[in-house]
Amino acid sequence: MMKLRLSAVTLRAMRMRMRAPFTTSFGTEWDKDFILVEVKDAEGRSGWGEAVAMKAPLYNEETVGTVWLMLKEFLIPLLWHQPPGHPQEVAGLFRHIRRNYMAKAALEGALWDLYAMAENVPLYRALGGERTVIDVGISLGIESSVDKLLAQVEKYVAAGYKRIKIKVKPGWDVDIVAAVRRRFPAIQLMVDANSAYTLADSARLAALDEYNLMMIEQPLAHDDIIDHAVLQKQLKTPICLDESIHSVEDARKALELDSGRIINIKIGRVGGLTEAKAIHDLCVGKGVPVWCGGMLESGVGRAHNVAITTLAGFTLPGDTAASNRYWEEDLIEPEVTVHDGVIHVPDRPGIGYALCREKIDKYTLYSKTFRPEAR
Ligand code: OSB
Ligand code: MG
Repeated sequence: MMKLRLSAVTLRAMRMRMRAPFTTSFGTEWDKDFILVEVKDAEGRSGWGEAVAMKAPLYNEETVGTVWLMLKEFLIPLLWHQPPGHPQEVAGLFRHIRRNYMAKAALEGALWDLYAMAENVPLYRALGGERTVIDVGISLGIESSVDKLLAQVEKYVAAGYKRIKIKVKPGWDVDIVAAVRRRFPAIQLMVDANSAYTLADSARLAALDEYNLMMIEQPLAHDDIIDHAVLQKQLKTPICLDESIHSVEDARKALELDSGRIINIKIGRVGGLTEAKAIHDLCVGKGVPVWCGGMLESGVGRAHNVAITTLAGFTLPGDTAASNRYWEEDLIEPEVTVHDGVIHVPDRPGIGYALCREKIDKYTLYSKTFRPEAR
């Protein structure tokens, strides 16, 4: 097996304006701030990764600033000290550094892309993916009125999206779901609470059982798997865990407790592609369905999501929608497109989409290159 021969890592702080603001139970985002990682090898090839941490520590504890710091101070230096031969070794190299999953995932993802480029294979093939067409769902933010939400649902159902996810929070939940269900009796529908509830709200959450939802995503605390198990016993609807799962060990414990019956896998939240695949493998072994979550990624992170979704256990539509659902122009060519509710996975080496340097430069706030000798 080839050995990665790294020559440089470049970090870029990026800012891209979204086509529309996105509101969850923890706030509204207009601008998407994120970090792009480019790793270069001695042959001049590049691999790309995206850190999905948000500007503020609201979804998890990481931020754009902490990701930059962790990469600069700890993760990039580890690469120079113990150069990995294969991207599968990177998670092990980073293991003694606590948490900081999104920082680790961005660098590990860039190394996976670089490796696939060097091997001249698509990243999805390098990961063991099989599917060449993947089902797509969409995540719709909280709106200022039910009519506005219904219009959004209508638009994306008409565009062919295979399942609709609605963000909920206390006061924007049962009535909203009832209204959407009344208008769209047959669509695949689910909700995501981003931890906005506690067990004191269990009657309200149980009221959602009436609406034939595919699942209720992360109703309770971001760090909980105990109360979720209590709640799951009171619900017919499966609970899907998002924020609570950072590793294959977290997933094992949650499934043993029956804290949820579906897992949303986000590459960034679990520290990279290797761990994401391990969680997928565990779930396949237990017959637990998984799907790929999203963090409003640019084309780089989106391409990684497409690649992991090709693994056989990703049996439910994910949140990785088309580029134009988020961006006027994306960083990749071609952009990710959705037709009839599916994405056709590109059969080109690496992430399978070309990076557009001009667009990357246009949205770069500042950048810094690290080299082995600059240690
Ligand atoms: O909980 O899945 C989530 C966006 C930002 C932070 C958390 C979440 C989300 C989404 C949007 O639901 C998914 C996407 O369209 O990328
Ligand atoms: Mg979620």
